[in-house]
Amino acid sequence: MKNNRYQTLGEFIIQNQEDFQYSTGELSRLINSIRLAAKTVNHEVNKAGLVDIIGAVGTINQHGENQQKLDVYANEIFIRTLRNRQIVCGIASEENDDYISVEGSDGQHNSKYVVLIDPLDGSSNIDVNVSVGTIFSIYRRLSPEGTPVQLKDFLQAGRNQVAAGYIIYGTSTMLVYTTGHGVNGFTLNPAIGTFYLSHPSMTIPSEGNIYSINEGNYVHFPQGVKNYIKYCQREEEDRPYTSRYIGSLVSDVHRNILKGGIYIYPQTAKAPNGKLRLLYECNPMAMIVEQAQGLASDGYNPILDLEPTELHQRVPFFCGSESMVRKAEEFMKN
Ligand code: AHM
Ligand code: MG
Repeated sequence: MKNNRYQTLGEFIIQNQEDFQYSTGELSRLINSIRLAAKTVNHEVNKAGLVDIIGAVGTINQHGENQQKLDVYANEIFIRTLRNRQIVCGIASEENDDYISVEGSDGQHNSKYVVLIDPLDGSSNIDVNVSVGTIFSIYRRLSPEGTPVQLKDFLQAGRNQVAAGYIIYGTSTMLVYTTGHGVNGFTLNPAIGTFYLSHPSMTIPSEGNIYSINEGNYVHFPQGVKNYIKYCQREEEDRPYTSRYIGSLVSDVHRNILKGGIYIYPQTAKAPNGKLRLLYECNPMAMIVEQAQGLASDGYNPILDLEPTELHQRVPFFCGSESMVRKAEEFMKN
């Protein structure tokens, strides 16, 4: 993978196009569309405090959660941008009950890729001016080209992802993505609306001293997680670790990739499969973290090896620095 600092994302995508196994330019155009949608959503997120756009819109999404206006907006923008460019044959979104089949202007379904997206993750942070993110995951379809997309095209193991990424709308806006050749991060220069390669070849330190978990749920955690938290807090060797939890998956994982750390959203007594969604949140973050030389697990097995059975499936999630995830897995197994 070629990368020069100060390169724009557009230049980078074109320059690295040949790295894709089946490159015809389609995946490049797809990532370009995500870049465009990200800039549009970023514009809206940035003025959330200025205009009357924050606050619940009043509808309840697939998971029984109150949708915020910006969730709805981001969902529409990403779907519309991908649909209008006719570069995907299907889209599944965390905000929609079912997947969308996309056909070209000729009425055919000739595109090769499906996209799964969490358009605005961490939405409870929107109206308090804390970072939120977008997460995306891209697969080649399994069903024959030219036919309408099927459920099985979306229910693929994370290992099959051809690309995955996130956008973090933070103190600055970044787009971080991988096509299976390492992870690169691009920072938006808002004055001219251009993403620049600011974080080439991102790797997560193999050791870290940050643990990120919602400890408010402590009493409901499995014993292995409780024991691991006590391990993190014990005064020994390089510990205690420090605790950092934003409650915005993209932000917590992004920080941990840069500094070293572990993010955990485990199963709880109330939520036996945890909270996070395998297809929209865990698989893409797992691909990025593995590509950055970290690990992602459900506490026992690599996330990317899990065979999904439903679109909105939830899964316990442990991800971050290799040695920290291995240690947490040890506690889970014992
Ligand atoms: P969302 O998709 O409804 O925004 O929920 C996902 C978010 C993650 O970003 C975050 O890590 C987690 O939920 C926080 O959950 P909790 O408030 O239970 O700690
Ligand atoms: Mg989410």
